[in-house]
Amino acid sequence: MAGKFISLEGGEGAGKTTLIRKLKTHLENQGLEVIITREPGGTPGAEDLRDILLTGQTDRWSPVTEALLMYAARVDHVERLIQPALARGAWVISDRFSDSTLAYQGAAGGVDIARIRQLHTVALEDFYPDLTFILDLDPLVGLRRTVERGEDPTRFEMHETDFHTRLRDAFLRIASDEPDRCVVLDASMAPDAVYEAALEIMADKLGANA
Ligand code: Z5A
Repeated sequence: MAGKFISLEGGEGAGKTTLIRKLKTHLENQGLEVIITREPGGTPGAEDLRDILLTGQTDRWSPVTEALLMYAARVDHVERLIQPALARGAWVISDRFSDSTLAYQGAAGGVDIARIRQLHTVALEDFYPDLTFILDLDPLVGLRRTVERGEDPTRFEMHETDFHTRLRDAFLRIASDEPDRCVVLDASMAPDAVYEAALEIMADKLGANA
């Protein structure tokens, strides 16, 4: 039996990592094998690409170059980790996937959306998550959460407020364009409330096992 593939998307500090940990525990309690992964990254080669994508000056790469590097990492991730796991029946939860390229490099970075969709087709044909949670949060609240965490900002966190507002709008647009796959969660709620809402949606969209 093939497993299910879930992605979590949203701006910085929206609570994806926090929610993923809770979903993993829940699904494991149902007796499922659960693989937690992230993008860019998830395999040794893709993690190498993550290093060069997330470090350095904000303008280190142009948005088109970023999109190509994201997809190079994504193909390695899908071929070597995600598809083999799904084939053996595991459930895979990824912290970000293809919608991040549409939002960050496309809507916020200025690369034509149709061009990114073509890139997806060339790289992965029609491979998409079974379910995508879009964690929606005021970008200033999300950025404050990441600052309070005390880590150095990534290249993306150093962008101006406008960039983060475009990101939020882009994720909401993706959700309204693809309502079968994407569900928006109000990420300003307490972590347990976000988790309860996600559980209900997962059971509804992916069935009894979830
Ligand atoms: N990127 C891209 O440009 N194009 C692409 O195609 C892909 C990615 C795939 C990856 O960064 C970067 O790559 C990303 C986009 C770009 N931009 N940035 N930066 P990352 O993986 O390092 O960062 P992130 O994905 O933005 O994750 P994050 O900053 O770690 O946030 P998070 O995982 O969504 O949040 P969290 O770690 O669960 O929570 C953040 C803090 O808030 C933490 O202290 C929590 O305890 C707290 N928290 C969590 N939930 C709540 C609630 N509900 N209330 C209050 N506080 C909370």
